[in-house]
Amino acid sequence: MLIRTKGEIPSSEITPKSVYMNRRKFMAAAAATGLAAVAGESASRLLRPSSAQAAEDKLTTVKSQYSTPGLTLTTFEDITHYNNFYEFGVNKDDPSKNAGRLKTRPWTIQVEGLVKQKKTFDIDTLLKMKPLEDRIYRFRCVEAWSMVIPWVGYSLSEFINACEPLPSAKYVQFISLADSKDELLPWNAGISWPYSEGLRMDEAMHPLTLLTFGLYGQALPNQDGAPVRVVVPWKYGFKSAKSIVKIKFVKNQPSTTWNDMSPNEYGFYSNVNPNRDHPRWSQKRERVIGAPIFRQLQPTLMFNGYGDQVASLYNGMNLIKEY
Ligand SMILES: Nc1nc2c(c(=O)[nH]1)N[C@H]1C(S)=C(S)[C@@H](COP(=O)(O)O)O[C@H]1N2
Ligand SMILES: [Mo]
Repeated sequence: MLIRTKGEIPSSEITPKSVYMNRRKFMAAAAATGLAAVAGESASRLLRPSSAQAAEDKLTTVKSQYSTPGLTLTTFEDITHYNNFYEFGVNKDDPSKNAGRLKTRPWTIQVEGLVKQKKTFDIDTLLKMKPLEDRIYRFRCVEAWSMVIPWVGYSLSEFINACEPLPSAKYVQFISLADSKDELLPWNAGISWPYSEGLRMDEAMHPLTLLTFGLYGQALPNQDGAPVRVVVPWKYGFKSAKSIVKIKFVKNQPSTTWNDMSPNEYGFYSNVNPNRDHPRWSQKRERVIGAPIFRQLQPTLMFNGYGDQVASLYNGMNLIKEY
């Protein structure tokens, strides 16, 4: 296998076309019925929750026009055991061990700031507000590893419209589960709580930005940000705040956890960009979690491969300086 310098490696190239087509059909069918979609060779590694819990957590979904075609899914096991969720530990396997203590019901999102009026949305109302879609996205962490995740949700813009922001709102801030002291672990992960992230309003309103309730056709496992998170597929993973309890519409760029912590390493925009290295490591390649050894390293794509859809949001900006 050669490491390419340009372009992606579509699964159509590494799998005979008939198998690939069938796999895609299977994935679509599996997604539509809410069953786990499994990329063939990984089936045996798939770990499912107990059947009782799975039945309870199953989500009814429709196929999305925004799904990224031709990708091989990361297994459920890897997606749920290789996590970043510092509230529950700093090692990749900590969240899967510790996030069980997070209570995801009752759960509300408070809406504040530059809105017509303050509101509070219950998670079960949000779940029913729009049809839930299956959306397969590339997911890229700033630590230079990547996954492909079949998320479930609908465009964040649908929720933002229901929030009725004022025209003066230029940014939106997301606040993660705050300070429920008995849920968090009594340690200092080096960052301060609550975890906070933000987007410019046009980024937040982009149809690819997903208000996310599940993955693999079922409710989000706690370690992946239950019961509701954001996913911004063209940005590094830390922009995708988990377990959101508050959304605030603001005039100025909000403060965000990693940008506050180390601004020269983590910019506010954090668009995936192979040409702007992290000060301590390269962003030119990414390690594909769970891939066979000869496919583990692949070139990083500008905007994580979503440039056609999102590059115009940044017209006139120098993305090396405004990283
Ligand atoms: N509240 C909160 N959200 C968070 C994080 C976190 O530590 N706390 N980590 C971020 C980072 S760095 C990444 S890569 C993704 C990881 O999501 P995943 O574990 O579902 O793959 O969540 C992001 N959202
Ligand atoms: Mo990350």
